[in-house]
Amino acid sequence: MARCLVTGAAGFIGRSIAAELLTRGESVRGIDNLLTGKRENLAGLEAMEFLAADLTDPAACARACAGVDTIFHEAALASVPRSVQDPLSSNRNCVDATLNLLLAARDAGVRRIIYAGSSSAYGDTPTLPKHEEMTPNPISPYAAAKLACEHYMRSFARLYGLETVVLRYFNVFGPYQDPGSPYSGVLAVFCQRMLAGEQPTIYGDGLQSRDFTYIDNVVEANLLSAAAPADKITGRVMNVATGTRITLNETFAILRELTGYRGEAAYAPPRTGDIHDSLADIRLARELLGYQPCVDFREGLRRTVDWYRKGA
Ligand code: UD2
Repeated sequence: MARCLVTGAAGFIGRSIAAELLTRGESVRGIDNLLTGKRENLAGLEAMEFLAADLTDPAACARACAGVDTIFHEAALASVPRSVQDPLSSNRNCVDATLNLLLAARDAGVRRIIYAGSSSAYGDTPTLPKHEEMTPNPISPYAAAKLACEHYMRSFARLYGLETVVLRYFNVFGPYQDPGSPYSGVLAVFCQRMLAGEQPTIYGDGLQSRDFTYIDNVVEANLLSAAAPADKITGRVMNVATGTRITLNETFAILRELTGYRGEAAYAPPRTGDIHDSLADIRLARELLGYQPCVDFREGLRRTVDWYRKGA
């Protein structure tokens, strides 16, 4: 019987968490509806029990939660622009899915759920860095859906005694992030295009900034959350990031060095629903979890470019 359940296990973040859990000798079950997750991401995870099923199906949630102690809930339909185009799908795959999972977890006696929140919850507030005490101000349907799930986490902690914790991820990147969709994260798209000698497009003037967070930091924060004493983390929301930010123009310049791409970037109008600047205050995760970013942006980008280069 699996002790850990990873949702979105065939996706970028889920498969990275599952891989580390297996390395540490945990028994792991993964679930993924393969809408954006990919079967090939399961390579190397053969020791994981895998369910190809959808969290919007309560019976699938019940099967997934049976016998489980801790859930790492990474499944979602990511992307701000996708949600602007199709808010109902975002809601179904984030909110409906999460509520089903929480109900199944409660009924199965799951002890702890660690939820993948999003920095988009903060919205375009001018205050930087963003800290957890700030009033959320979601702009896109994606941000609203991810935030709604945070509230469900807290509600289930208070009402049903589930140990829920929310990690608000800031622009995660690294190996296994899908570069091939119009909704892919910017660094995955840029790495792939620039390695192939194709021109990337910057939406806006490139002065927007992000606290890009390498995947290993996110995996580490999840494992720390799984191990933390319940009274420290239950019902809490914590930023998971690096506490530094970089503009897209600067990022493009570093990627030129790393990839050998010699052309310029194309510029296009800004995307609707985008926020301009994002930077995390990471003191709370440091205090409650002992979290410390273990891989900085440049090193993370170097490893990421290497990974895409090998794939290509
Ligand atoms: C949001 C969240 C992030 C995560 C993610 C999931 C914020 C600050 N971050 O990421 O934590 O939840 O959603 O999808 O809300 N861009 C280009 N060219 C491209 C692609 C993107 O210029 O080819 C720009 C885009 O307009 C934006 C920036 O790059 O200004 C980052 O875009 P993204 O889609 O990688 O991530 P973002 O910030 O929407």
